[in-house]
Amino acid sequence: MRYAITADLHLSTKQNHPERLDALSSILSTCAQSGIETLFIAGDLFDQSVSNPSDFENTIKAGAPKNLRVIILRGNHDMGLRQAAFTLPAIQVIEQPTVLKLEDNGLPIVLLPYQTENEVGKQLALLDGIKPDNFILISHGDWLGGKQIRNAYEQGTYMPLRSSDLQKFKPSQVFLGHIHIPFKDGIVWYCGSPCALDITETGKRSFILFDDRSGVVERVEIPGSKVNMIEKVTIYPAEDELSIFTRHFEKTTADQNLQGQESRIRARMILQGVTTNRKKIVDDVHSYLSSKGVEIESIKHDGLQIEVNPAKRIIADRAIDTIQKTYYSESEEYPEREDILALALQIIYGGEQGGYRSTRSMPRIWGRSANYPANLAV
Ligand SMILES: [Mn+2]
Repeated sequence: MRYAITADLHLSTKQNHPERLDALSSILSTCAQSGIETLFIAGDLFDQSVSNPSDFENTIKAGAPKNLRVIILRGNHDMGLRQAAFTLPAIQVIEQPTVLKLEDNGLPIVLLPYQTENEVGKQLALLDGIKPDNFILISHGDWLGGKQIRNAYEQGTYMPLRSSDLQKFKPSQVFLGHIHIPFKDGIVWYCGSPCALDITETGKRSFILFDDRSGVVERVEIPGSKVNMIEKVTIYPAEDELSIFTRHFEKTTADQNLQGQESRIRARMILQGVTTNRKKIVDDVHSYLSSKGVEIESIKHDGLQIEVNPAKRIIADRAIDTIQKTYYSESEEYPEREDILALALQIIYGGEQGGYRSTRSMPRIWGRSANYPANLAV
């Protein structure tokens, strides 16, 4: 059976955050089109337990296919959620650890709602009748295995799942809510927030479709949704400095399959390196992005120096040319090319700013490394 899994919608009210309900509507219409009969929400459906659930119920009423079951696990933001909050029979709140079978010959699904001061492994140990390699786990908490990422919205450690738990209990597949960045580490999948809560939740938003017979996990993009982008661009002195920016921007949009859809982008651009004219490049970048229909959150340029010695341009041109032709960094262990360019410019032109500071802290998502500000990496 195929079912849908999402998490971390953080709904409040339609008035405050209509876009979060729009993301839910989008998931519901995909469920309708794909004949999906079960939607799991792996925690943090609401930003606060006490949120008025009527906007949520109205969205379900308006958009859900008739036979859709919506199964909600509590997250750390909506721990107080009770079945009694809802009037629609299609909505089921999981208040305790539960083993569910959607059909007789389907894989058992272990549902572990968030609990304070508890761990996924401890809860699995208390459940009867789960066999290794023969169950799916859906929960809400921190994956403490290999790749670990955090986001600013969810500081601290919440109901951890450890690699040793996977070795001991051997779930076939794990789907978690809590971290808002969509990612996968082995069999562990984070759904990611289907609607970004703030600019730091970058990249396309998605939810998951899972087929328990074939084992195929599919990430489905929320169509047409806003895409936040944080990009560092290293400027260097040149006749046409804007083209340095536009080349970078075009490559970024191409990598994310956003060409021709620039109006979906909300951007924070971080200009670093060296320029001949600070005001001009910042104004030019602003005009260029506006002409593309990009919503500009900010253009930061604290790390952008002004060229004070034009004679150094000969050295800079050659260094940049060499780095661009020879430096490729696919591994997360090495600095990004933008940082190497900035470091080269710092060595050549001097100055405190625009130097190398590793921001390589996040795994690749959608086939490309995401640039996050260093202060988000814990
Ligand atoms: Mn959350």
